[in-house]
Amino acid sequence: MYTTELQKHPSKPVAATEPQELIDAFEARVAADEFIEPKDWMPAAYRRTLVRQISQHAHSEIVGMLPEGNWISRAPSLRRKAVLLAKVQDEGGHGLYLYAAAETLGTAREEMIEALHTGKAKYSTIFNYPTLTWADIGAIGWLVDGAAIMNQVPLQRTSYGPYARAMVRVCKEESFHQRQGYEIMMCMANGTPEQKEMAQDALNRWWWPSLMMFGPPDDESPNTAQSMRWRIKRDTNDELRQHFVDVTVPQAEFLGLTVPDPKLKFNDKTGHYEFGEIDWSEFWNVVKGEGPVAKERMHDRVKAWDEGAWVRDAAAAHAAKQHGARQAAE
Ligand code: FAQ
Repeated sequence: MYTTELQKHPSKPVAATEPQELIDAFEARVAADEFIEPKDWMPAAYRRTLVRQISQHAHSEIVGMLPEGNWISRAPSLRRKAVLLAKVQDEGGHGLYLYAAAETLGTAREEMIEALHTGKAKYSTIFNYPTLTWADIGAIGWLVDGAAIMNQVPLQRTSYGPYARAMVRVCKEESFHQRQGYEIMMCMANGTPEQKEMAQDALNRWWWPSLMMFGPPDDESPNTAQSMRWRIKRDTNDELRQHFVDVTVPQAEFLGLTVPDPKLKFNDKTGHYEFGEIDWSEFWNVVKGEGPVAKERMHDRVKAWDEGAWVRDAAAAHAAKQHGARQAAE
C-alpha cells in the first residue's frame, strides 16, 4: 500500500555522544539568527529533521504537478494552456531546488525518491484529491498555492541556509501562481450561473483540505516544538492556518462565493475569524495513504520516473563525455 509511515519520535533528543561545546555553539548561532551552512557542524537530529521536511516538501512539489498537469490539454484557451504549462514547470523547478537543498545534507536524491516511491516518505495530503473541473485549477492556484505561500514565506528565514535561499525564488513564483488561480476564480465567479456554480463547488471541495495542509493542531504536532526551537519552523501550524483563514475569507467574499463552514465568524475582539472543527480523522487517513486518488498519484509518479530513465542516462552520458573532453584538453 502507498502508505506514509508515521514516525513516533521524529525529532529524537540530541545524542548524548555529541560534544556539549559544539551543541552550545550551534544553538547560540541559531539563537542569533545566523544561517547554518552545509559544512557547519550540526546535531544529527537537526540534520534528520531537515532531510525529512525538505525532502517531503520536494516530493509535494513533484507530486503536485500531477493534478494540474492533468488539465494542460483541457485548459479552455491557448493562453490558459500556456499559463498552466508554465506553472506546472515552475513546480517541477521547485522540487529540483528542494532536492538539491536536501542533498547538501548528505542524502542522495535516489534515496529520497526511493522513499517516496515505496511509501516511506510523505508528501502533502492536498495532492491526494482529484481535480474534477476546470474551476479546480482556479481553486488550487488560489487556495493551495495561497496556503503554500503562507507556509513558505517564513521559511525564507529558516535556519538552514540552502533551504532558506531556495524559498526566496519559490515564494516569488508561488505568488504568481496564487494570482493566476484567483484570476480564474474571478472569471468563473463573474461568468454564467453555471460557471459560478462550478467555482462554488470547487471552493466547497478544496476549502477543508487546504486548511489541513498546515498539518495537525499544535498540541498534536510532534515536531513543532523542536523545529521552532531550532528555527526551522518560524510559526506553528495553527498560527499559519489562522493567518490563512484571515486572509482568504475576504477574498472569497470579494468573489461572491461562500466558504463552506457554517461556524465561520469574525471575532471583533480578537480581530480573527473563528472557524469550524477540521475533520482530523480524514487528514490522518490521507496522511496514511488512503486519500481519494493516492494510489493513482503514486502509480503516475513511478511511471514517470521509470519512463524518464533514458533521459537521466543520456544526461549522465553527456556529462561524462564533456568531462572526458575537458580532461583530454588539459
Ligand atoms: N500532508 O509534527 P508535524 C505546495 C505529517 S508545497 C502530509 O506538524 P512538521 C506547492 C508530518 O510530515 C506543499 N503529511 O510535522 C504546490 C509529520 O510526519 P513525519 C508542501 C503531513 O513537519 C502548490 C506528521 O504529519 N509544503 O503545495 C502534513 O513539523 C500547488 C506530524 O506533523 C511543505 O512541505 C500534510 N499536510 O509540520 C505544488 C512546506 N502535515 O514527517 C503544486 C514545508 C503534517 O514526522 C501545486 N513543510 N504532516 O513522519 C512544513 O512546513 C512542515 O513539514 C509541515 C508539517 C507544516 C507540513
